[in-house]
Amino acid sequence: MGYNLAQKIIQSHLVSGEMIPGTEIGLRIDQTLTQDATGTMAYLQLEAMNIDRVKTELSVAYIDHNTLQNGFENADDHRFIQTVAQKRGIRFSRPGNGICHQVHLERFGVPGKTLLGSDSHTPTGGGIGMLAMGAGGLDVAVAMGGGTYYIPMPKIVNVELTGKLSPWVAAKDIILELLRIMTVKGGVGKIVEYTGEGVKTLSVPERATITNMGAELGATTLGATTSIFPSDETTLAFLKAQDRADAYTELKADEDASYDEYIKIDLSTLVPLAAMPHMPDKVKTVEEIGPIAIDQVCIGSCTNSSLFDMMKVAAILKGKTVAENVSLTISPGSKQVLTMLSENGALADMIAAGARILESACGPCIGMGQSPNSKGISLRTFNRNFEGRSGTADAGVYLVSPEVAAASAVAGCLTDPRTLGEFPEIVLPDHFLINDNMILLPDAPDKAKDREVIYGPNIKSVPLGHALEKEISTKVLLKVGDNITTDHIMPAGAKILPYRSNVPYLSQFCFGVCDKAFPERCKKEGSGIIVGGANYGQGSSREHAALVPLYLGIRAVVAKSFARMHKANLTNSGILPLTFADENDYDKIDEGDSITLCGVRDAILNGGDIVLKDATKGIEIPLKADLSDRARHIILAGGLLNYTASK
Ligand code: MIC
Ligand code: SF4
Repeated sequence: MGYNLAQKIIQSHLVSGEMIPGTEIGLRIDQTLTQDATGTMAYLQLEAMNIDRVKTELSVAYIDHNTLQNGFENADDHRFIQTVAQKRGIRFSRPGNGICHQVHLERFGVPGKTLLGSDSHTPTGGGIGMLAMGAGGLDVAVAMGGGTYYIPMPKIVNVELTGKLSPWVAAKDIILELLRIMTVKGGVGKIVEYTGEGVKTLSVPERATITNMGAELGATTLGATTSIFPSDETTLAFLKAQDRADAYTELKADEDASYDEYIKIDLSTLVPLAAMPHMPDKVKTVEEIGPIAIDQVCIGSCTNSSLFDMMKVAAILKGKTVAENVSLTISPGSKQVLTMLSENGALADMIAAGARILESACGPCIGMGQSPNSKGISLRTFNRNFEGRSGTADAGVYLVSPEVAAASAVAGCLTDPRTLGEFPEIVLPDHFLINDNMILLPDAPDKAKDREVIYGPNIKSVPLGHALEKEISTKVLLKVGDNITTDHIMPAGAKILPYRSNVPYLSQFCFGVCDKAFPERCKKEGSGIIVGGANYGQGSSREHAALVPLYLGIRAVVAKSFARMHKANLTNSGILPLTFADENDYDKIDEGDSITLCGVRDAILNGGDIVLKDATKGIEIPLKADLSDRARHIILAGGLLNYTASK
């Protein structure tokens, strides 16, 4: 039996384990990326590990999230990351150079390599045939130091694409369709591998839109690990256009490869779609939703900011004016895209139509400005529309393609672009404009010794867990429902994001969307546990969603199920991720209950089950710790940093 593409890349990077779904495998990591919002923590941890020079083939530090700089904090973080990068052998992509995933695809992605990034949308690299995964900053720091990356071996889902997209239907609609289909709550993480004749009809940036937003499949399938396309002639053409033909290798599944699950999508049957508030998988057709009134349109983000996307938008806007009830912002994904738009005149068409051009960065996607008006309806080409993420608590965000976004911005209401008549012909250049002058190379090793790493006053140390005690007696300090995102646990946005390197300060905002009194309660009680529903911790890779609860004294999270990255972040920080043996027991336990996790150390050490005694209710609830051997030892030591230090 032959291998599929995901198995081939895993096999060639396998350090430990076997490719049996659900069992732990260790992977060698070739490339890493970080962005600034998770990067400060990752580099603080790298510095704590005393690693002289990174051991990967390539590591890049991007600045793209915190670019408002409405205080010294962001600029200090940028300087800190820049000095660590130069000293430790990491390339540094300066602010203004673009969004990490877009730039990495353009300038660094290599088919067949593994990429680990401290950002959940790292799977964008799957568009160019990489095995690209998101992880917490600490896991990325370990990989930079040459350490192995551990995950449960995913199931591989084959998505066979047939046919060809109709005019006005976009790559975004393919991934929205998949989000609509994959509603089953599966057990382990999955890799989505695309095959079929339809693949040939999609350019690399279109494939990257699909693999990028594949990260959201985690919302329904409990943790899609990544998504991947084959590397073929289209990949070669893209690499040639980027002056990187030498990075090309042809890669595809063997003829007789098999998969754990199969899905078929006929591209010719797709129509323009939208994900409705507040979940990326609440998908309906634009026609079904109808011409609802809108207040804002935002085009950009790592999902839809390629030159191709921008050219389509410019063609729709050309000669028109943005409707008077709409504010339209556009953030091209990289300096390369922005420069090319300015040279070919498309930027002038956007500006003339009234678009507000923002810098090449995450911007409104992570709530760094452009919050909608109260109860506002915002159409965004982004990948996430979680409640409150836009910065306006009662706003409704719809996720759409660039075509739908631009057509609606002109019409003033949600518009099916197929009503616009003939699709504009977009001719992409066969050579992109290459200028890497905003990517700093690291110091040579002999010079690096003298480079000082510069910290700022807002950069505080990383909280550390402590070794697991025999049993834990404490209180339930919060009970939440299903699908809690890391944006609920540790919100981002312009007011909070600048404090990503200051956990004590961040802690006052923990769970602010759900319960503003939570941080105070934690301080008063000193320690506690959180009870959660299904898919707890979905969304971003930010380990702050574990480090901040750790700082607040949270010892365990008991949930129906966890999202993959958050479970790893909890374990790495030394917080116990436990699940109910019987999900119905969720209803029996309440906030304020006094509880004891009986014999917990012994159970983690020997792999037994754990009993939660609820003294308030006078009941016992059996719990499970679904952890690999390695994860058990990390928990026993009180987190990955302690575990690594002890070895
Ligand atoms: C996001 O899209 O939520 C982010 C901001 O890029 C996060 C990372 C972070 O919180 O810094 C992600 O996706 O991992
Ligand atoms: Fe940035 Fe948004 Fe992409 Fe996250 S999803 S990396 S915030 S553009």
